[in-house]
Amino acid sequence: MRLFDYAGSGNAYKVRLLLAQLEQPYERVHVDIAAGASRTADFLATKNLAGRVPVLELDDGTALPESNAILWHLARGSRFFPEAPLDQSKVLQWMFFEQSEIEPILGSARYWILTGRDRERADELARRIEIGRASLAAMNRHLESRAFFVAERYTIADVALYAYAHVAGDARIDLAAYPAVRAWIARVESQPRWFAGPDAYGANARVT
Ligand SMILES: N[C@@H](CCC(=O)N[C@@H](CS)C(=O)NCC(=O)O)C(=O)O
Repeated sequence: MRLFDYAGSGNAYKVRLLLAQLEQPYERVHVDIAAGASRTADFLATKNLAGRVPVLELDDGTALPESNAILWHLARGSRFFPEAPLDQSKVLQWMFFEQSEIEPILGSARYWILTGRDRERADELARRIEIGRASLAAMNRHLESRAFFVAERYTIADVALYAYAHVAGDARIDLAAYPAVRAWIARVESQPRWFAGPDAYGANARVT
């Protein structure tokens, strides 16, 4: 298996975290997205028509993009994937929530701020931070009476949500306002083979 990856990407970090926790060997292929390497004709044709990482290339050559689809594919049948059909639907519920209310909100705000793109879109940044606060508040309410998002155990729903929620500070949101989210982050970080991420963006991602 090969993972087309970028160290600063929370979406790619999700996949690396699960692969480590599954103890699955794989080859990591660095794609310099800041230099446009995910937008070449070859990458678009053979890896991801949307021009983004992560992409997991399976041993038969199939390319699977979309971080949460990759988590789902890798986790099926493992302890990170609940057995009950309704719990599986709840995992999907939170992964869709992550892709609509967390990743394009906190992920984009973090990217703009850390790479100097915030100055040119102050109004849109403020709007996303506002939505990000509401999303974290919803997560906090859910976690006030639970240790994890689904089935009272650590699943790929937690992996997906953790990737950008725990770096909300990079998006100028203080997690002190969300104590149940903070306690959950500590529980995620105490899971076996957890490691810190995502990394900083490469220097060439910055605008001056
Ligand atoms: N929904 C996708 C989003 C992927 C995404 O936005 N990837 C970013 C890095 S976090 C990327 O590759 N950007 C490069 C580009 O758009 O050219 C997922 O969850 O995998």
